[in-house]
Amino acid sequence: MLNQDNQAYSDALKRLDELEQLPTRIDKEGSIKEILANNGISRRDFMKWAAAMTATLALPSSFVPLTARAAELASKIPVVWLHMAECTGCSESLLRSSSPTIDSIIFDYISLEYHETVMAASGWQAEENLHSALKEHKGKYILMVEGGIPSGESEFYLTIGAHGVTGAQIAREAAEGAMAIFAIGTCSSFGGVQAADPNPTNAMPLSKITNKPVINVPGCPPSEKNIVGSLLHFILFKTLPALDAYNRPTWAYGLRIHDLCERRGHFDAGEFVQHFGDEGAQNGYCLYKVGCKGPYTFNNCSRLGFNDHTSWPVKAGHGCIGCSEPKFWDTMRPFEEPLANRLYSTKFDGLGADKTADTVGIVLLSATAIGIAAHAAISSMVKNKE
Ligand code: FSX
Ligand code: SF4
Ligand code: F3S
Repeated sequence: MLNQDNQAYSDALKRLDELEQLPTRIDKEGSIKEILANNGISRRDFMKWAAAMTATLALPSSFVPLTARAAELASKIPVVWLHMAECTGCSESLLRSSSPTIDSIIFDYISLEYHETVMAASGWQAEENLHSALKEHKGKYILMVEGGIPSGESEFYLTIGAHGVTGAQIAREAAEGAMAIFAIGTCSSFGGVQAADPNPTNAMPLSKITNKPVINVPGCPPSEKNIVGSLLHFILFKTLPALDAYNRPTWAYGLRIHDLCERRGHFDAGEFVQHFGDEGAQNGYCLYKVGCKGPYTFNNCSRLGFNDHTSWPVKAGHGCIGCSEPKFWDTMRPFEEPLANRLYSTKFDGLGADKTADTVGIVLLSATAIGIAAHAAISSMVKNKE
């Protein structure tokens, strides 16, 4: 191992030893080992999962036992999950699968102190639970927030609970006492669908509601791996992961969909689906001409897939719509037509990017867009002649 990896390894080991000493916060149906076994998942399957998760987190293979241990210790850290304005798809991405995945079992196993979709309490009792969780675990909980947050004069478009408290007030208060904060999904990371033009509720990303650092885990919804991986990374290191200009972890959002796509060979060969359902579609050709925005989108969908790795949008036959990018509802439309050489701006409210980096980003992506459109046009012409 490199020295740097050595240091990271011993830091993570120390951290896991410390966590081991903490009391287990929940009293569910046994240890994680028993829960996995009850769901028909062998130790061997679990270690294979740990190896895949370690690779996903861009850690060396020597970390596999540590990743497994981090998952086993996941119940030691309290997690508060808030819902703002959204469709609950982020939670569903994790919780809805035909059979429980290891990711969903681990999510179930964490010490989830508050999550409106899965908790039994409602009304006054739910509000009470939230307040006592924030008080009891002050400074020690992880906050995960799903949804955009109406703000300013429109703040009261989102009120939650019997006291009519606004989403912004709840998010602010919960962020105050959190040890780490994750914006789960594009709505919480960048405003999402409710912030699309004309943004009638003045919906904002979580990072605009609090002054504390927010790690963005976008996607509409993000994959279960990116959600659980974010948790495990924090359990292992208790520090911010390497982030890109939009505060997204680079282990998940460091590469473009287009660079990881299984249809990329067809793009390079100039083989395109011209219309949905045509012969090209049946042959699995590239979806650029029917609107795929993979060339402008940073995410790891093709590597990890959704629903326990069964599929992802491009595999299912529709182009990527750019759902992990800021303002994608406005900038990536029309979803079933190419952007071609239309100028595509990555600028998003100066979020996380200094002016120079932001400007460089715009120029690079514009050049990429023009190059891609030109390639698609020329390679198709050549193909047609053949
Ligand atoms: Fe829905 Fe989550 Fe999209 Fe938003 O996901 S899947 S609208 S990102 O906040 O619930
Ligand atoms: Fe894949 Fe879309 Fe790129 Fe084609 S344009 S190779 S379908 S990501
Ligand atoms: Fe979203 Fe594109 Fe992945 S639409 S789910 S980033 S393939």
